[in-house]
Amino acid sequence: VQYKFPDNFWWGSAASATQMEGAAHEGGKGENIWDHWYKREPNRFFDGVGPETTSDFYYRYKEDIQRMKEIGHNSFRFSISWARLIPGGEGEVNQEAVNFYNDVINELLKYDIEPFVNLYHFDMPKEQQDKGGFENRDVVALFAEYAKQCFDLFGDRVKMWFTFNEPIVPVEGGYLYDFHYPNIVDAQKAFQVAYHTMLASALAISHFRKLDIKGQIGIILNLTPSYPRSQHPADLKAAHRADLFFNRSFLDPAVLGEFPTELIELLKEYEHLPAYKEEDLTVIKENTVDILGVNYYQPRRVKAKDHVPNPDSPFMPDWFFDNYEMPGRKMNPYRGWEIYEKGIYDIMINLKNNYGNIPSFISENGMGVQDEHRFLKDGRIEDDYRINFIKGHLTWLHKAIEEGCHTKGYHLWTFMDNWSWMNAYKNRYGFYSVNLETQERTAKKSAYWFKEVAENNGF
Ligand code: BGP
Repeated sequence: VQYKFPDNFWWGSAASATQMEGAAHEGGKGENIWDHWYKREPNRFFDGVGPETTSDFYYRYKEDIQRMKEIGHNSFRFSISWARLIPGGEGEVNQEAVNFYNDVINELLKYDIEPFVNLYHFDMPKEQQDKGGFENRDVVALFAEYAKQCFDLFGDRVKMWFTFNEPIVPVEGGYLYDFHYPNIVDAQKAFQVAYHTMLASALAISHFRKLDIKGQIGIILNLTPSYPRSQHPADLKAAHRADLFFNRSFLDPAVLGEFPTELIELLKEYEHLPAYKEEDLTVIKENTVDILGVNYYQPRRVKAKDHVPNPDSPFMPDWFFDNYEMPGRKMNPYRGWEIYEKGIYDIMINLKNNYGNIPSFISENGMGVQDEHRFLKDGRIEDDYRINFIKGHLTWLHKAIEEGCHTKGYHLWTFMDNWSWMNAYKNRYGFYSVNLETQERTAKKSAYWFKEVAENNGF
């Protein structure tokens, strides 16, 4: 073994409720924004495939968890669907959902697979979105109630908790760049939602601490290191500002307990500071995370703006930078994302130097590939490209650990091919392929490779 990882390193994968459970209208589940949006605009989704069935985990979790064991997982992250546990997002708890999540947790524990439970993965209950979603403070309070319910119900067995996955994605998708429901393009609302999400996270953490749950609680952020086109001061400033908006607006309150002063000043200057209450800031200050999940797919490359933005156009974070396509960059052509393995190291060094070396782990990293059946050989997908992708990232992660970064695990996105937000089953990410006609699962070559990595605690 050339690259040995620390003892008790977490090897596993991550998934989310909407993307794998299916049974969208069964088991007493309420509607979430994805069910609703698909009903309204099915053609927005790749091949017209929606979230009703996905990978049928709701009915197949037992065999799937057994497969996790077979490929050496010692941990697995999934999310609880708010609309399944509490249809409508407030009021009575749905007993069928309690039974389901209890079973999933117990089944994982039976195989010594540590359940990592995330409370929110882009799936706002429809009724709460009708009230404005996280624009609305009442919804923030209801989220905290829901979180408390989860700790009460499952906190005796679940030790690893997360409040949100990638809180910036609903902000960008739903409120800035029009690629997710509710398709609003309004920076003021976007900042309000971002701020309220971080408040909701801190309120959930405060319940967790009051209940004295024996475990850890964190948040999962997709960190995108911002690299400037050149060392020219204007490019450096552009990269600095992109980092401020897209990383630090979440990372700083989560880990340090406060929003960056520079961001606050900037939003004040442009009259876009979200509405807040003084007492919120104390809640945020006092309820920082124990652990940080880092999702890493791609960096952000940035340059100074070519043109001064028209002051009459609506305010956007992009007033401060342009994206830059670095010549010769390595791409995942299917997803259109740059592959830059060293980014994972840069993130970890930043956490070490500027965020008190907070305990962290890679909570998502992975490679989505279209038409993967092209790589079928003797009934198995030979996904050497995925093995190389993982190796490349693990090598840099290993270097970060050697240099003292407090990194405790690596989870691939994802366990088995699953449904993605707009792309449905276009790009496949799993260790296991899923045949959508039969729901049959077949391990890819990477699954066996990863099993060895987990068993050897390195490669
Ligand atoms: C992350 C999400 C996941 C997953 C992944 C892959 O942003 O947390 O839910 O979907 O990206 O991206 P995509 O499915 O869009 O290709």
